[in-house]
Amino acid sequence: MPDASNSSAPRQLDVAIVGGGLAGLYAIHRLRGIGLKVRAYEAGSGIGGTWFWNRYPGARCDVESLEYSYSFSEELQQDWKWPERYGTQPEILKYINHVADRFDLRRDVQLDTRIKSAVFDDKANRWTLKTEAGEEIQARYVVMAAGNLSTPRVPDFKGIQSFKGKWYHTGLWPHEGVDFTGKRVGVIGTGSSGVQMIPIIAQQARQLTVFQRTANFSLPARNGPMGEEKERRHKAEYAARRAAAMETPFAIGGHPKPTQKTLDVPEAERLETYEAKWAEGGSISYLYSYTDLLVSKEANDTASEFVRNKIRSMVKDPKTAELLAPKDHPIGTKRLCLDTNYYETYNRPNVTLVGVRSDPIQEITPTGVKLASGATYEFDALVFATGFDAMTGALKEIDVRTTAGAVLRDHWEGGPLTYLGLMVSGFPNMFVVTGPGSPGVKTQMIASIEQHVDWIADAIDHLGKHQLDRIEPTPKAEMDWVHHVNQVADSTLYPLANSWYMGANIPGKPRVFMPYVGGFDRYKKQCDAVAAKGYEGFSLSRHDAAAARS
Ligand code: NA7
Repeated sequence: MPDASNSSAPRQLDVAIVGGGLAGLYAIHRLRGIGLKVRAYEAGSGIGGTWFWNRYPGARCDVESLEYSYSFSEELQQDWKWPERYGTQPEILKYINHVADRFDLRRDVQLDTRIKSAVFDDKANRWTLKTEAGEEIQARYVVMAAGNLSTPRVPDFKGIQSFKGKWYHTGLWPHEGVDFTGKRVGVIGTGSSGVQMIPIIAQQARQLTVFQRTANFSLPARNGPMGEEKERRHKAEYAARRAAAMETPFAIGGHPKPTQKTLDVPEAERLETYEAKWAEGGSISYLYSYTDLLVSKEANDTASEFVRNKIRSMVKDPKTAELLAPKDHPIGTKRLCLDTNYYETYNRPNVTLVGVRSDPIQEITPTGVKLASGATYEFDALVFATGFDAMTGALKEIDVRTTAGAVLRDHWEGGPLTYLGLMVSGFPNMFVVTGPGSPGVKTQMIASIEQHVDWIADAIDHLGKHQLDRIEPTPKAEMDWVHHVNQVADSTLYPLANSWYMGANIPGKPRVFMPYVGGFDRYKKQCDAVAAKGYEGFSLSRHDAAAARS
């Protein structure tokens, strides 16, 4: 609801939170808990972030429900019943709404409110945020919880506005749903969203044509109803399981740590392992087969080739199978997809795969799609599963600056710079949740969200207790962290893929590896150590109004 203070003085807060998704909601709860006056601003007409917007058919989490949920309340995690191994979008959104009600979070969420600018007044030591509607909010601290995959991107195709049929983006899906029955449908993009959606659209559409630029690796999800015994056992050990997850690189428990190098294991045994993991379903388990799958190309080749052979055995038409078998990046270096009947879908007579790597989409015409070769395809509906301006898109959309002259878009011109992924030098009292330089997107996101927000709450509490009111990273700490993030990435196979981790999906975006891939466990220890050493690498100071005047 628009704020009544619109025409009067700006609302005064301790902490303004940008975003009402899983991160923003937990930030309200946690920061309120230390006595702060907080409010979250959410562009959507409902809470839930990613899970509010991404309503495409088949949208589902690729981390198991018992892991992909908040851990901060034992009662909550005991009470909530997940009906399936992997949560669907509607189920996760229901859960998020339950959490908001249960912890009385809604009263501090302002919906339908997009933050357009955030300016830090160096003298007053306060942030002023402005909404699209012109409302002003002032706060001592800002928490950017605006999401990593929240800026949907439709490629700049010529002629898109001329298309006479309906077109959709997976990340802006109509709330009333879309019925493709009897329609000729074109889907552009085969990342996680495309891979989840394609088997479902294929069942409705008269004809489905999929335009694939890069073949992606996908493993079977093996989704199914939640087993009662599995749920009972998990819940009996929930606290210990959550603690164990903190000691893993992906913040996901339940998978024994690999102990062997891939090529130290005889081939027959290796294939047996991959086969067992394929049968079990899920991506973490597969990537956790051996210690070196994400650092040795030779090792990775064995796991990649196993999946390519599975694709060849599932897809009847050998040409289609070869087109679907990824050969240009090692498995796991782009987001590994999980699917239900993805590859099998290409055996349906109403589904066609078109490779657009060698023959790119040239334009969208009034009736469909035209490729560079001149080939044309006619559609009643087009679906863009073309992803997001990942990790930096949401923050770059906000005009973030300071009266001392720092401008976030400029500071990040050559790629995002952060210290621990949590703060940016030159932008005091602004925290970022699971942004670039953090392991967030490479982990069970909710675990990273809780860890980041807890760290932020502790930092603000620490300042208050020491009569301090300003924190920002030193430029040196920021540079050292960025260097470390890059060094760690360079010691892995990740940079070999043209992924959104690298900004490679956006023409002109700097090619910098953005997530920290040293592991959640290592990252958390580093954050804890920094705090224990009195916030090493940050400068903490007191800049109250009296001090500023003098
Ligand atoms: P992704 O993973 O970024 O996938 C986008 C897809 O769209 C990918 O296959 C792209 O090919 C394709 N794409 C993008 N632009 C074009 C053009 N111009 N022509 C043809 N194809 C194009 O987004 P998703 O929504 O699937 O998933 C995002 C994340 O959400 C996912 O990683 C999970 O974490 C959840 P490319 O690979 O760039 O060649």
